[in-house]
Amino acid sequence: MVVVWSEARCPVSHRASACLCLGIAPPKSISAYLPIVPKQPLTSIPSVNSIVTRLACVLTASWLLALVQPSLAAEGAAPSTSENSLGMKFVAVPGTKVLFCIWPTRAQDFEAFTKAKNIDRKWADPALGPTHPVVNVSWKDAKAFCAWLTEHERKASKIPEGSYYRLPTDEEWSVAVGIADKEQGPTLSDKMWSVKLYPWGEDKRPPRNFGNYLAEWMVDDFEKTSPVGSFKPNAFGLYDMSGNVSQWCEGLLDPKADERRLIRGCSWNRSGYPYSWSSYRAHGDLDHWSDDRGFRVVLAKEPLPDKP
Ligand SMILES: [Ca+2]
Repeated sequence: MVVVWSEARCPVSHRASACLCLGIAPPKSISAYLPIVPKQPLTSIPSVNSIVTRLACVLTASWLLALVQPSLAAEGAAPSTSENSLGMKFVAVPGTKVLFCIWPTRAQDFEAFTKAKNIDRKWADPALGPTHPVVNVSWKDAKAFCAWLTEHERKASKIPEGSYYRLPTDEEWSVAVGIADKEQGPTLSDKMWSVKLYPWGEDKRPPRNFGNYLAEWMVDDFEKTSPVGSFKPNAFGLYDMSGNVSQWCEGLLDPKADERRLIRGCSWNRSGYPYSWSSYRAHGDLDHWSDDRGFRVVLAKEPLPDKP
């Protein structure tokens, strides 16, 4: 079973209740839940594992579609979202057991946290607006935000008992950018080099207004960060999974470097080969921050795996 709150609380025979428990509104098109399948040469023969993984994703999508089918809306529309008390919007990503925030955590979201905790630290670039992604935050800052948000939303009865916010795992990120069934190898480094695809295709440069990348590329009009949601979302309804800010994740890129945490995605300041590959990984020290790195949260129920 793939979706977090379905089994115990939401029997399939009670579809409306299931949707409420999932915390999501129904999707509007099954195509929005299918994995992104990059172009392949005609001579490329998918592996058995690849076929099985794709089939599992399609079955998951079918199951989810069946769950919410009574409220299906117009074909081709974006997936519907749920919203927490800060106005952060979440969407289901089939193939994961979490709900993804559709955009990176905004400056205004993080400010709610710093005000509530009376934290006086210069984390924001004064030139940025409230709907820009928060930057200059460390992995520890991101995790502290998640802990506070969990407590805040539980008190407001906005999330089911036992649910909590955290950062995406490496595997969840790969599913959310549509490459989980393509990556191969025992290590994250192996996986990174096994899929050399940009989210826009095989060209080295993205088309105009695909996202927020290096200013010198002139594909967008933003010198630094851009407000979240400024560009088109991916197939799952997620914004800024490429460009704008790179994002902290759970887990380690190098198991021997336990003081460094995984980072996925490229940014306005770091784009190109290989930074813009959907499979690109980096890592940073627990306390390090920069003006091109933020974070995205997911809403989970199951405990974090031992090796996320
Ligand atoms: Ca730019």
